[in-house]
Amino acid sequence: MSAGLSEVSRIVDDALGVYADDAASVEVLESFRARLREPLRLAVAGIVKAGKSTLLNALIGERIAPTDAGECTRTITWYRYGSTARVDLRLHDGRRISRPVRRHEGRLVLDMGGYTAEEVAWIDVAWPSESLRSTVLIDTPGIASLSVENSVRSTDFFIPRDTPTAADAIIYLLRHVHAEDLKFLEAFRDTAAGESQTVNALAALSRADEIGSGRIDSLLSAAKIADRYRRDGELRALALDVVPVAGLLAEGGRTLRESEFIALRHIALMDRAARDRLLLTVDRFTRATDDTALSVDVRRGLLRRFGLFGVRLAAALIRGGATTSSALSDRLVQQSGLVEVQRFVDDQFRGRAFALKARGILGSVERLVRERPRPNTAGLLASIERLTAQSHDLRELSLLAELRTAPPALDADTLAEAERIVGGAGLSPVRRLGLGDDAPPSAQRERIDHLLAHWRSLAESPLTDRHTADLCRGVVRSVEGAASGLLTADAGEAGDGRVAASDAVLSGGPAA
Ligand SMILES: Nc1nc2c(ncn2[C@@H]2O[C@H](COP(=O)(O)OP(=O)(O)OP(=O)(O)O)[C@@H](O)[C@H]2O)c(=O)[nH]1
Ligand SMILES: [Mg+2]
Repeated sequence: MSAGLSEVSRIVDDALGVYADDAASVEVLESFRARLREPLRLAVAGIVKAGKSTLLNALIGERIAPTDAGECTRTITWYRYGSTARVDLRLHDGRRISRPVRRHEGRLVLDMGGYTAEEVAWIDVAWPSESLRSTVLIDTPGIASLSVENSVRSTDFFIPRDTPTAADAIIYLLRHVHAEDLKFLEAFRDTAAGESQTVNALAALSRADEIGSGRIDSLLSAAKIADRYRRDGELRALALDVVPVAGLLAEGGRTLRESEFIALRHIALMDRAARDRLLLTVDRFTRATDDTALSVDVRRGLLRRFGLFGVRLAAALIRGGATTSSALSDRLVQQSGLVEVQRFVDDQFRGRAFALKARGILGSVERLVRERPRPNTAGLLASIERLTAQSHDLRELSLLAELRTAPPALDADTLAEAERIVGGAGLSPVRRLGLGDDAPPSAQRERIDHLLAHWRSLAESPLTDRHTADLCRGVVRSVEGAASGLLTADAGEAGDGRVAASDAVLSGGPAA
């Protein structure tokens, strides 16, 4: 079975009954009710100037979050869907202060109206952007910033214990694998009742266009580096995947204006020698010159929006056939790596949104009970244990984390297969089975039979220790899940109108 909304809500309600006289616990528990019903909460985090706010804008598809070099994100800011724009400061003392919505060159001006960063717990931005309907995006101050308090605030956010601001999943931006980055990810990993949070984290090698000094093949170099981290770096135990991303290209692509396209086309159509001269360095690009009719201001604007790499790439894409602004926009987004980030978020985070929430909330309730013991909590702990054991969605998250951080003594291919089967490469049956997206049902069935036989025999072998056997049984259960997904899909094709199992997996999940 899957953990459903009603089961998890009942546990939260039972806990509210037990802790009714403890205002702080009541507040935290009440916040879990809201969290269960909300879309996935996805935080973007990382060191100062890693490109967090820029990537967040690219994900939203609008330039809302302030990003200019001079400003840094000082306070945790939530961006969530609202039919009208609204900005509220949420103070530590519980007050909610409404602020006027002001924009400068499109971006929000997050003016705190005299309140200090110490007083403001977070800023709550409601915004009428479609992409926020399915995800709440959370921008965070850079860690290891010059200001110690900023770092502390951000770290608190991910080691929040039971503050209402906890995220369900995180995209961690790193420019290089750097000691601070790893320390930060490790802190995040250790939060949930000592269990790994690996399953919540995607690492992104950010500002990928700057790798290899902005040469046109920079994105390829970034992809190679990401691949190396993915395979053998320490990151494997800390994040489910590592992808390269150039947020500035993604943001520029998603918010490209016609006037910018015309200026970029102008550059693309220049005589080759003159174009090469102009695009050689930032200095050349912004200098007064007779080579181009574009004003210095327009060129500076392009540089701010796309970077020199972005301008070079856009010119190459236009010459390669992207002859309208919408074609260029699509190509820039494709090149930026944003599509891979979005696909990962859909597959791994949104696809498991309810399980991720349930896991976090059940862990927090359990911790509350252990930290503030009461005489009548045995039933509560038993319910949590029962639900965790019975819910295969939750079990899969634990298995995945275990395979990543403390793998059993099985050979590398078998471990990789186990990881894929429990959903490490995507939740659809074909992904789990390690088949191509267009594999016919007969091939899927054949593979299921083979995997069931293999993993059952491993589980039952006298050479397999108890712990590993338990893991193998979990894997068998996931293969069975894929099989029932296939059967139900067959029935759906036959026209009996039943819902495909893959849609039912997160039954009760608000954000499935
Ligand atoms: N070349 C390049 N520059 C980028 C990219 N992403 C962000 N930048 C630039 O890097 C600077 C910092 O970007 P932000 O998005 O504000 O970074 P941040 O991580 O939110 O910064 P803080 O909130 O201050 O920690 C800005 O000048 C961006 O234009 C990228 O993919 N490529
Ligand atoms: Mg920022």
